[in-house]
Amino acid sequence: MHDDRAAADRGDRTAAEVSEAKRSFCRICVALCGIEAEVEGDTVVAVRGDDEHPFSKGYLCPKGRAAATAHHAPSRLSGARIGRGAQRRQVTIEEAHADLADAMSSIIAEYGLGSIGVFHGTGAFADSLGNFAARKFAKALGTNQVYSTATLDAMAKTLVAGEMAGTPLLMPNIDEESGRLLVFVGINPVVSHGHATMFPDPISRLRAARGRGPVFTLDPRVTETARLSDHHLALRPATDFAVFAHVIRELFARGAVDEIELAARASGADRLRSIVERFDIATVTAFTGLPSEQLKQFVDAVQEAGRLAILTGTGSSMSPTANLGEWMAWALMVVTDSFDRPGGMWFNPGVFSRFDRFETLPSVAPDEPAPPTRPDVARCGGEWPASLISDEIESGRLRALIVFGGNLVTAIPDAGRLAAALAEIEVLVVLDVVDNATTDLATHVFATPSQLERPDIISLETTAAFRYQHYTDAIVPAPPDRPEMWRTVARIGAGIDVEVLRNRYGALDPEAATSDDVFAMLVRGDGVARLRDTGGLVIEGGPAYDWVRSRLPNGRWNLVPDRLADQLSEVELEPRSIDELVLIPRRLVKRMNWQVFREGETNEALLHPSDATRMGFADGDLVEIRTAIGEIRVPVRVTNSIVAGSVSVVHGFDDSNVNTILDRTVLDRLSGMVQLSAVPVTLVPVPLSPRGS
Ligand SMILES: Nc1nc2c(c(=O)[nH]1)N[C@H]1C(S)=C(S)[C@@H](COP(=O)(O)OP(=O)(O)OC[C@H]3O[C@@H](n4cnc5c(=O)[nH]c(N)nc54)[C@H](O)[C@@H]3O)O[C@H]1N2
Ligand SMILES: Nc1nc2c(c(=O)[nH]1)N[C@H]1C(S)=C(S)[C@@H](COP(=O)(O)OP(=O)(O)OC[C@H]3O[C@@H](n4cnc5c(=O)[nH]c(N)nc54)[C@H](O)[C@@H]3O)O[C@H]1N2
Ligand code: SF4
Ligand SMILES: [Mo]
Repeated sequence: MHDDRAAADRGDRTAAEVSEAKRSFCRICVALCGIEAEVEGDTVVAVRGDDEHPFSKGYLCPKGRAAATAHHAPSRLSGARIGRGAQRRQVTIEEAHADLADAMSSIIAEYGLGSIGVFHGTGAFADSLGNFAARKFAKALGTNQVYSTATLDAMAKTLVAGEMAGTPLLMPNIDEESGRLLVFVGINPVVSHGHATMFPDPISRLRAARGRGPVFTLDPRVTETARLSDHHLALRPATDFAVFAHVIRELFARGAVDEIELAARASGADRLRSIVERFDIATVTAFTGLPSEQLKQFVDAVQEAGRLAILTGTGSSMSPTANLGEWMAWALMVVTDSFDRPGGMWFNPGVFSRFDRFETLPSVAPDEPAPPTRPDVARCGGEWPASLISDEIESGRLRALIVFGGNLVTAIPDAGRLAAALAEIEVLVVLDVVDNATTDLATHVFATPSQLERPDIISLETTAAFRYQHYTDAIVPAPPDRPEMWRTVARIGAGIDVEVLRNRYGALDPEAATSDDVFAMLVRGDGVARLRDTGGLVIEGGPAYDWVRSRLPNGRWNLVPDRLADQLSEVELEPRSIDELVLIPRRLVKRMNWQVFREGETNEALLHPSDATRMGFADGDLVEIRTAIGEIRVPVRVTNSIVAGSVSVVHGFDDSNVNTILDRTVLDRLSGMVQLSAVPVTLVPVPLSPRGS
């Protein structure tokens, strides 16, 4: 084998035909499925599922199976590019850094480091070292202009964890050993493989969950996950919180809550009880559109199971009632003593982080400073709303933006306005693997290695659904014109005298450092060496229970945070009018947001037959979906699989970019999240264009 590899290095034809299987894990989405890559020389011939991976067990989705093709795509970026429009040219990496250093230095001289911003996109989250460097870079700048996809898909969760547990870092996981009742809310793991926590091998794990007890799915659409569940509650969008509030009300009313025990583990039980009083069956039935028998069946199931697990996803977190949905789900789990207990949900303390060895958990980032363009919106999780990037650019405060693996133009609402602002900002740097609508507007583009060209560990280990760590070598070496992302970030810093790779033990030279040096900074001590010694994978154990409560402020969950109670008191439980139509999101199997891993999927607006008939649409008709901001054209699919009054559209398409019609200003004042679900729209027919035009 060793000889073959040496021969392969020399490029011998015979040696190039010798293939080698290398174990790794897929870093396209949060599931991190185990893979076996078949490699010939520097070519990845195929990527298969790793049958021996303890959690994905050989499973691979169509995106993972296309990973080799994506890696070798002719559209892959290399080297560096500078300039816009006619000035655009490929230059050496050194030239690009020198040009960028000049441009940024003059901005900093005039406006300070605070005029530089960063956007952390989905594409770079799994680059453990690149992401580490990007976060350190933002910290070292000391800028307030920090943005990420979290204010598009997840900050409601961070907020509620902070409010109820005093720490933003808790992400509940289902108990796959002794869990009984499992509830999916606005999440479709069969397609998405998880939102805040991973969900690899979804179909087998769903079957296993049904073997332990009933599985409920709450979704306005009959999703792939709903089809595999025991019960589907097809509720109206943005009404989730009312279902959980109702269950809490009924459990109290039935005497099914041990109130003495509850008072010991949580504060605010009496207040919660009175808050949920208005969620009676008649009100909730009318509000959610769910039949009363279904609601009763759900309450019965919760009471019978005693403990339960609720997994929420983007459907609920992108809606205008995201905070309330998350809060009521957590409150129900606290009331039923499900958190931190076998049979309920557990929290991952991490393999390296080991939060279970801390005396107290990391506290919440301050709400201040609020974004100057929207002083009514709090800073949450140390970030400003991504939705405000265009406003901050227009105000002249944000003058240079560095994007780490994101396509802002398809990800963020009011895309037209954002694209115009990005075309004008003095410096727009993008670190990516391919060109997209955002690199098109950039002043500086740097190619980064793809997932298969870099060593990694699990970046966000405490959001993993299992207690494990995984190290992988690069499957194939990155060519010199795709330097490590961490190195590019460190060089950008060095160009403006900002030391990125520094901690209290010292600093690394961006040119001389190796990935191992950066690993040693990320995971102090010999953590990564230990991982390597065990073949890359370390399993710390099964679910970790009974470690969170003693670390909560005063040892208790806060059942009724004031700010959330205020938001709830403002919500009216009025059913929507029958003619009102709202837009909701969904995801497709072969895409990852904007990125297409296999061709063949198109955008379609799913519409209930009753809405289609009322509006005079037939299946396949091209319609215009309109808001006050703009319109997009999408063919309708008339289907019983969606509730009346909702239209489901996919984001991330360049030609029917739903973010060109969504309003960037509808922000949650606590989380900074913009509303991407349950958005009122109108549908109008598109006149057939004359033949030949
Ligand atoms: N209306 C509406 N808008 C939405 C959503 C919605 O449901 N509805 N969903 C939202 C959600 S959940 C999210 S997370 C955002 C997603 O928004 P983005 O974070 O912009 O995600 P992608 O479109 O997947 O773009 C990721 C980019 O990373 C690049 N990339 C891939 N691999 C790598 C790598 O290894 N290194 C680097 N440096 N780059 C890489 C890809 O080429 C791509 O350009 O969109 C949000 N926008
Ligand atoms: N194949 C594939 N996988 C992906 C992605 C992808 O684009 N493609 N994107 C990745 C990213 S960035 C993320 S964040 C995750 C997201 O992962 P998920 O959160 O699972 O996202 P979706 O699959 O869109 O599922 C959201 C569901 O919410 C429903 N919904 C909409 N509004 C509401 C509501 O108000 N209440 C309730 N209860 N349901 C509602 C929708 O009908 C939809 O079925 O997926 C990741 N994985
Ligand atoms: S679900 Fe698909 S994209 Fe996500 S990690 Fe697994 S194989 Fe990769
Ligand atoms: Mo996301």
